Amino acid sequence: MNETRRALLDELAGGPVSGPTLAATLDVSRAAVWKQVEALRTEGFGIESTDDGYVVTSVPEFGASAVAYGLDADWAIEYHDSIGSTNDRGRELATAGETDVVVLADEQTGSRGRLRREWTAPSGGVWMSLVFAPDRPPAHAPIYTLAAAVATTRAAREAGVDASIKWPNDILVNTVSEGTSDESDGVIVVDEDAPRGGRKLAGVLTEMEGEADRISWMLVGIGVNANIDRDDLPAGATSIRAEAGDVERRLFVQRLIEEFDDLSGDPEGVLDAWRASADTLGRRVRVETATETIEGEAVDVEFPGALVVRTAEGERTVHAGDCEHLRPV
Ligand code: BT5
Repeated sequence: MNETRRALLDELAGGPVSGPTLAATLDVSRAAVWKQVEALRTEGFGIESTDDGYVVTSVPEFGASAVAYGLDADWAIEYHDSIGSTNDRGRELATAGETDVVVLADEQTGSRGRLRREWTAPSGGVWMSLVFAPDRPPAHAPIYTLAAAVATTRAAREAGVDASIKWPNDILVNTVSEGTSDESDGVIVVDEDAPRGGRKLAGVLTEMEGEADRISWMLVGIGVNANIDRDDLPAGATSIRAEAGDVERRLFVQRLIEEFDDLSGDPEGVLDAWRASADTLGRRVRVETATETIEGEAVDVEFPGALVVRTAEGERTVHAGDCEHLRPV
């Protein structure tokens, strides 16, 4: 999206604004303003010309301009109806020196999770990659995965979904599963298909390139099952649609970007936010690392994102791995 379009969307989001004022503010001709307004109408915006100036009357459901309109964070948006993987596209942009860009797609045809696992990404989801270049050492990279998980959880909660984080990067919806019951309102709900710990709503895949002391670029890929039927997702997954009904994706993505922008500006503050959004602390867990399996109680998280597990042999600090929530003994 070009700079004029972004600036125009910012001005329009502020209320009615006249053509001549826009031309002066954006430092372009009135004809150029008119052309951009027409382009937005073609994208699906309702824009009326009133005595007070241009007024936006409706915004398309999704797309680059739809997300940029009213976005309170300084990120450019690139949108694709369908793409292989937003992380692959993000990598292209990052290596070309672009930064503070969000690649967004309605559908992905070749997306992946960690360790090149398959990631299902049909139309209706929120598939996005944030490209940025924090002035930090590579060792701090995990904190941005945690920040993305917190931002996603907060946006999901605002959409009415009871989401929480499983260390390090899964966003789950707790289901009352076999063997436990919720009798608070006299009803016992059993979701027998749900994996222990809950159904997966979203995941985060972080990639980066760095020199010895500084990150060159980072890519935080976030996949959220938004307006998708459960049947179109792998077993054990859930969606915003299944939990709370459809969400306005442009508003959801705006919240997510704004939260991430805030959190990533204060990496040291992320841990407290993570503790408040996570479901892992205080639970019995089994963590599979590349070399071993660690079992015990998850007691804390340490900068830049390590899990502290109290085992029979003492406390262990785990930097990476797959974590499973176990039933309490
Ligand atoms: C993740 O990996 O959870 C990271 C997922 C990141 C996806 C985003 S979408 C935008 C960006 N572009 C990409 O290409 N990727 C990122 P992991 O923890 O390894 O979990 C992967 C596992 O989750 C798979 O093996 C499946 O079991 C399960 N899975 C696959 N698709 C899913 C879905 N849509 N919802 C829930 N679970 C899924």
